[in-house]
Amino acid sequence: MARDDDKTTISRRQIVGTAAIGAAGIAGGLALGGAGEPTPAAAQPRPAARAGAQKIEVAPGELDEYYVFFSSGQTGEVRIVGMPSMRELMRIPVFNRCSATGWGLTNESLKVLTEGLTAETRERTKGRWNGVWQNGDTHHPHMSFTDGTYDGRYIFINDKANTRLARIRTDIMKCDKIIELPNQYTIHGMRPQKYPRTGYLFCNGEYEVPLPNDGKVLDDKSKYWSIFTAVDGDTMKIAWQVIVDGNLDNTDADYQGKYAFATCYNSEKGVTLAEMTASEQDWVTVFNIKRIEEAVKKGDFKEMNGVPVIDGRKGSPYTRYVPVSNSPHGLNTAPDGIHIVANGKLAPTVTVMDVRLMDQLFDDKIKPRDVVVAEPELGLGPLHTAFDGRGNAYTTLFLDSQVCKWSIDVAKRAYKGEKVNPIIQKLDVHYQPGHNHASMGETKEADGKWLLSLNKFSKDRFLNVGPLKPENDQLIDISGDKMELVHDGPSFAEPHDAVIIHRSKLDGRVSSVWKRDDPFFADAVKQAAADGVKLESDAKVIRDGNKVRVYMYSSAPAFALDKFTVKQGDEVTVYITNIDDVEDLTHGFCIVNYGVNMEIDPQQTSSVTFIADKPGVYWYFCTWFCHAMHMEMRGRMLVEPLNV
Ligand code: CUK
Ligand code: CUA
Repeated sequence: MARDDDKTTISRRQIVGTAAIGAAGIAGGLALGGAGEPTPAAAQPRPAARAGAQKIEVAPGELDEYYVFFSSGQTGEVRIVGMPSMRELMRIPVFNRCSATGWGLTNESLKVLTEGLTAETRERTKGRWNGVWQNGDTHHPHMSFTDGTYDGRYIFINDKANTRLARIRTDIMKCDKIIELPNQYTIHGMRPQKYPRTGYLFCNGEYEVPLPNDGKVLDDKSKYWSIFTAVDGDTMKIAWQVIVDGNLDNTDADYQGKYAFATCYNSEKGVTLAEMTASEQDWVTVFNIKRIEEAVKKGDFKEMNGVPVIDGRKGSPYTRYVPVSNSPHGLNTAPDGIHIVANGKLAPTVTVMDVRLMDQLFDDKIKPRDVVVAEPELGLGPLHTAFDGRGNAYTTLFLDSQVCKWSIDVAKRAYKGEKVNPIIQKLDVHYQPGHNHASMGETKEADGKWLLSLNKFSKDRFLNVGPLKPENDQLIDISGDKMELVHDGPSFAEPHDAVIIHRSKLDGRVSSVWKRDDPFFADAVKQAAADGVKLESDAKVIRDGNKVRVYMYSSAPAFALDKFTVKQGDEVTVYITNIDDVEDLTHGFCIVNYGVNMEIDPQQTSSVTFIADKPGVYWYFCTWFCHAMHMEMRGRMLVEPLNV
């Protein structure tokens, strides 16, 4: 039997792992592996001939070529997956609470979760849930851009549920800023400015509401409006907002830094399903960034809740409305920097616009529909389009459960009347795809190697786990002439979108050890200085009225304090500094029956505040298995009863 440890026989992995792999290699490899081993009955044979096939196996110890940043939908977090192995590498808590890391419990995370909320929300969440919403709904993760491609600085993610935008620092892979947008209800579509840099984050308010939304209007549709927001990605402050007609679904920006675009599926401003889909045509709203910036400068706006709000309704100089067929959804700018694709959803077509015609449109030299250069009919339920950088587009067909590969150029020729068919191939996916994304496909460096189809239904594709099924994220090799499905990947509720980023964009950027001057825990450093405590070497309990600050450091396998004493009713803050500076030596700090747990990475300071409301001895222990004596890494908190 051929085994990996049998030196005299070539293993299957050695064959499959060969760089110049051909059809014979894979077939031979499978045959070898199968020689003495039973093939699981359910195993589906890999297609014998894979033209231009890429290696998908990532052997133990090997690293993936791409980082994939996934949203997680109503889970509220961001996930990092390696591609092509599709192994989940990390989860980054953002709008959710996290039991492992203490996100939503630690003072450092609570600062991020609360400081960008509006005064009104802060008032509403006061005294409950640590002052933060308990849920979020992430849809669209994107990396910051410089000059039309990823620059490695940040990942941004929207929260559709509570109208927030978050930023993740890629050096520590933690969320460092969250802001809530006033005047707006939901952020659905969200995209970074691609050129000259990010710059702005464009945030679509999907749901129309009465403005002001004071409970006095329900059915008067003339009072309902949607809002488009530009956030400054460096300061995470709102730059400006635009009131529009209709609503705003998905958005994308050009490669010139001049325009942003948004699909509208509810030009009717309907409030029932029948009303929303009544009209045969909806539109794409085009925003003229330069004109809007000038309007802000010269004061052509209304201030609402401290934000300049520009009137971009029909007839305004700041927007144009390009009619497209009923209820478009996804909006995608091609890496050629020219074409913008609006996906039909209820129409079987996608509408291709040419960004070079937008200047003329805004100068009223041409009509809105004149910017359309192609409108191929692809199939039922086109939702999102990805690109390979070779002139091909890949559109998900939700109702057909397919990905359609088509040529932008041929579609343009067909639109001019030539008898040509732009469709190159349709591939079945399992089932009902929403977004898809190609490797580096939303940048000018689209490399045309991989495509992910994020399918909404998995049905029978995995072992049955109950009535709630996972999604199915399928990996497709697009390096050859034909798309080829190579991997099924379950994921939990529910990634709408993902970005596939070549690892070179993050090389040398991601830390393994925190810097002691990191702003993430600057408040703890400041408090320690005020208390005369050296975080890295002091273990001290400081009483300040009924506030108690417990400082300790940790070094595997011990906390610097093996016990401390507080009084019942004290407000206790525990600061722990992990002085280990070895890669991967994370500690945790959990207090039994006190609902407290947090992560403390190498050289990080973490802190948590709680009320010592129950007397007794409570063990605290390390939650990350850090050392052979990890189990012994524990200590006692004594809470003395009040009346003693
Ligand atoms: S959306 Cu979910 S499939 Cu929120 Cu980008 Cu289209
Ligand atoms: Cu420290 Cu386990």
